[in-house]
Amino acid sequence: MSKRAFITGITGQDGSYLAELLLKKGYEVHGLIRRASTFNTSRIDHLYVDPHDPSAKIFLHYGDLSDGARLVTLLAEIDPDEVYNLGAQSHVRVSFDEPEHTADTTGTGTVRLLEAVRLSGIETRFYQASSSELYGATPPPQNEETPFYPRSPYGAAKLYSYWITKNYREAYGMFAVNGILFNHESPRRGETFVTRKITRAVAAIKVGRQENLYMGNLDAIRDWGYAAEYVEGMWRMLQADEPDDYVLATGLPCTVRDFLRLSFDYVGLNWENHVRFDDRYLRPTEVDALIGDPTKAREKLGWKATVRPDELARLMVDADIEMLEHSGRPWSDEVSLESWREN
Ligand code: NAP
Ligand code: F7E
Repeated sequence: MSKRAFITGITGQDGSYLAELLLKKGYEVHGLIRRASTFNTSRIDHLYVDPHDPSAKIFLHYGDLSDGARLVTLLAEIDPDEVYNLGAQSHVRVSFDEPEHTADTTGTGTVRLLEAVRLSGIETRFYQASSSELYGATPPPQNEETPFYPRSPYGAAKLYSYWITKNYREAYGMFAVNGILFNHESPRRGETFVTRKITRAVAAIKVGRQENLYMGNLDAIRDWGYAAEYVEGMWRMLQADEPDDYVLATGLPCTVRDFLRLSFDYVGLNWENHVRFDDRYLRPTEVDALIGDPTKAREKLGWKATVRPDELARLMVDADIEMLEHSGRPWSDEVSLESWREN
């Protein structure tokens, strides 16, 4: 019998890589998707097999982290061995515009899912997608012992999720873990997160379809890794003998300005000729510096990030150039939507 996994957020960046990894490992994968008026499964379309096909190992179910009753029914039906809670309103800047919605999905959504595990009476292991945003204003380096000081409605919602996950572990003996992941990126990264915004713009400028790129705070320091490697760490946390919390990070600092330089240099352009400032990309409270210390994950899980920020920038620029040259999407529509999509 193959193991069964249930993933919330399967249509997101990490959900798509995790589904890929688990299918490769022989799992039957069940994913929660939100009903939308347009298709929202582009990141997992390549994995999808018609459920009527006897070889199908991936199954998608409509639902939402705001709908607790649905989560109970689904978990009782699927009876997964592992639950990965990756679903969230995950954009920090947007969380200042939609604090209540962010609290509901990114915070309360977690307790709904934990309650669904408890009420459905299933035996399962639970992964919570915690974040380096928990550290917020606490200076680096940050590890599992570092005090939290969130700086956004997103960070505050994730803080609740972190503690409620720990509480269900202690109160009900659940195998529930927090993966405290530092920023991780890829060609599948949402277009309004800073790395992808930069690499898409570099591609568009390089082929002459865009002139300028409008940005906010270039001084912020982040620890950027490659998402495909981080989902392996999530899985390893659920295979450990005991439930525990782990930081996943590269340990390498990089400013937004560094990432701009790395990406523009790669295609032979000078970033300073194209980048303009726009204060709408500033946040009311900023997280200045996140640099993780992943020693515990290395020692206890044998997990290590191998992709450095310069390699990450290059692979993302290459993918965006490739996408631009081969996609049938009308670029002009993308550009006109940009003004309100970007955050
Ligand atoms: P992402 O690309 O933004 O994906 C978020 C996923 O959550 C999408 O599948 C989205 O569905 C789903 N979702 C949003 N609201 C939902 C709701 N109310 N009910 C059910 N599903 C909902 O995020 P990611 O980068 O893959 O990150 C995965 C998780 O790790 C998130 O919880 C994020 O906060 C956390 N995290 C990310 C990073 C990072 O650097 N990437 C670092 C630390 C922690 P739609 O496709 O329908 O929108
Ligand atoms: O911003 C600065 C911005 O939006 C990174 C999420 O996955 O990682 C992510 O959160 C930095 C910030 O990611 C622009 O002010 C400058 O300092 O790519 P970001 P984030 O806020 O670090 C954590 C770990 C998560 O958990 C989150 O889910 O870049 N910045 N100019 C900009 N950021 C954006 N988005 N757009 C700009 O124009």
